[in-house]
Amino acid sequence: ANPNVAIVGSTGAVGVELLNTLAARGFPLANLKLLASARSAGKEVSFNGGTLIVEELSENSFDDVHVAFFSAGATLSRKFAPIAVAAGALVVDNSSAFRMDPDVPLVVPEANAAAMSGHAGVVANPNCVAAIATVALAPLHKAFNIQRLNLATYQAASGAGAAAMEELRQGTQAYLNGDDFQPEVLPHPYAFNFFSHNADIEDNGYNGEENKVIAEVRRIMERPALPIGVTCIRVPILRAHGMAISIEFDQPVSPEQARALLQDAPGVKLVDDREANYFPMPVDASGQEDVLVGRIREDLGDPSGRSLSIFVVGDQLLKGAALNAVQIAEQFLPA
Ligand code: 11C
Repeated sequence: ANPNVAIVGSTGAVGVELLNTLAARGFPLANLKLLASARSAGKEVSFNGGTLIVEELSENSFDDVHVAFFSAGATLSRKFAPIAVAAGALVVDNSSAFRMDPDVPLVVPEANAAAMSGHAGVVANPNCVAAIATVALAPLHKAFNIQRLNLATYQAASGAGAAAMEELRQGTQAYLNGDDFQPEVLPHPYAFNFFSHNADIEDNGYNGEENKVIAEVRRIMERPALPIGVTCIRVPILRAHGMAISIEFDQPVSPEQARALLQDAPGVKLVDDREANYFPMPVDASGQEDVLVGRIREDLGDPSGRSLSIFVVGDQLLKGAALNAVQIAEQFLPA
């Protein structure tokens, strides 16, 4: 029988894309229940040509639910995911609550689908940079031994939620009109600007987003001590994250070898046209399931000749969040 599915946080930026992705991929559903705080309860949401009414999340919400997607922040996940698991549901959690919990697999199906078999009711969906980066890195990592990574990100507004996307729209409009505009969601002017990621700076001088990327990429790639450097930047783009990645291998790997692997890799679309100077861009990645990969070339910054540079762009709300979550749940559907 098809599963009964619940979504906690269905009205947020990711929640809306969860609904779109379930519909677009024809996820087999017996029943879909939308759950939210009392504030959003009663809201009408369209789905697959019909209308669903958002219900208030409570301790009894998960009776008869087989799959529960959580996308309403770590505090709600910590409280309600164990309740959903006790009621018999598989929880796919989009928050950071359980990502480093050794009993909870952290999964990008293209990279480490096998890790899911050890789950105890919860599977964690990674940070969006970690998910998008590992789709591109997995085929290289499986063929060659990666020794070191360095990333610089170009992150979209969607990572900070629907309100940040709206602030980017309004701030841009105000800038073009010459009006004053005070940002309220993000800490700095966003239109025609970029800034260091808004997550707080931690003791090692990296911000919370950068430390998540390091920890989660290591975990997904099953390389707990992999040296990784990362700088996360927020750029005025609506919904696709970009990242320049330098990859050091333990042996020379040519751009042609990497291109051949990426050409056939699941979830990857090669966009690497040197002649036309055409490479991954947010306008092409937005709304797409595939992660775009290009600018594949030797990293001349590594005199050993063992490093490649690549540029990757992926839809933050899809592969960075909703799509990856739905793909995790699909692994549990009967064949
Ligand atoms: C951003 N990646 O772009 C963040 C948002 O780890 O789930 C998602 C934070 C996370 O700001």
